[in-house]
Amino acid sequence: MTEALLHLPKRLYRTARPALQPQLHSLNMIGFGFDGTACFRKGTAIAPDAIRMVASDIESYSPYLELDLEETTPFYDLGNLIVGQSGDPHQDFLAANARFSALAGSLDFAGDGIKFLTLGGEHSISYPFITRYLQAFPDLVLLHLDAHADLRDEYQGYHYSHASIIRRCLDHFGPGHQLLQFGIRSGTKDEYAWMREHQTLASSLDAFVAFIEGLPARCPIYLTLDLDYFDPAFLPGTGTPEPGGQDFFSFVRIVQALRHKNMVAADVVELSPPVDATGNSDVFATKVVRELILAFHRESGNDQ
Ligand SMILES: [Mn+2]
Repeated sequence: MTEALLHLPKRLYRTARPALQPQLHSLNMIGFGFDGTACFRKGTAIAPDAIRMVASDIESYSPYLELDLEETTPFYDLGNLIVGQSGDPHQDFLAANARFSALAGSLDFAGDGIKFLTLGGEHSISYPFITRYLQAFPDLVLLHLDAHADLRDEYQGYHYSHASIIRRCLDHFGPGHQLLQFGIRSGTKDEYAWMREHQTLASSLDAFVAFIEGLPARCPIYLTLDLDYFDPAFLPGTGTPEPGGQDFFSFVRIVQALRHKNMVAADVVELSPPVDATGNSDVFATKVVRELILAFHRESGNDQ
């Protein structure tokens, strides 16, 4: 008997079609509600379903991209990757990663146009996705929006911590891969020295957007968005908030630039619904997700 890899949430994302496996030449939404290494405040495990719930109640039209989810290319909701609760977070993380590997199987992510939009979970959940895309695209550009550099080699004794996620991905970087970060405002002296040396931190929103605009149209882009990129005044519902963050309109400028580029995958992580009892953070995050889905849309052909 084959082990189950996914479970269906109570509600799928509004306007998404259900699917039990990744669909070719399409955008595939998947939840990965793992929060085992979160160090400060947990709660991200229920974020994928919280986003799906809110999605039913917000407008499907984006005035920023002038696109409507009801009218754009169909996308698919695979439900949530099964995450165990063995009491050993490292084992649960590895087991969930293995489920993603089984789901992705031998699919040719580049040739078959397999696009994923992953809803976390904490930031460590990006690891199996980013590494798979690095493997598939030798010229992948990784865009990292976050309050934190996430470049520690380990955190609290754990190498796959959400504070080490970008470092773990860099282990898989080839000569053609690029990393550009923006929004970072917290890290160790060593992390800042590394970012300066490798020039991975954009100096301003203008510089970040100009970098995207300067990429060749076919260049494959993966966007990893930790929601603590936004200021906690706007989005308090994250585990490790940092003052001095960005606003929603900065993100609008970024998706407006991405809209005309070749985004192959994205993830949205670190929403923690229990931290913000007003529910406003869930709504904010869901609007961010809507913009991202629409930024994948392509007018011509079936490719999203
Ligand atoms: Mn962060």
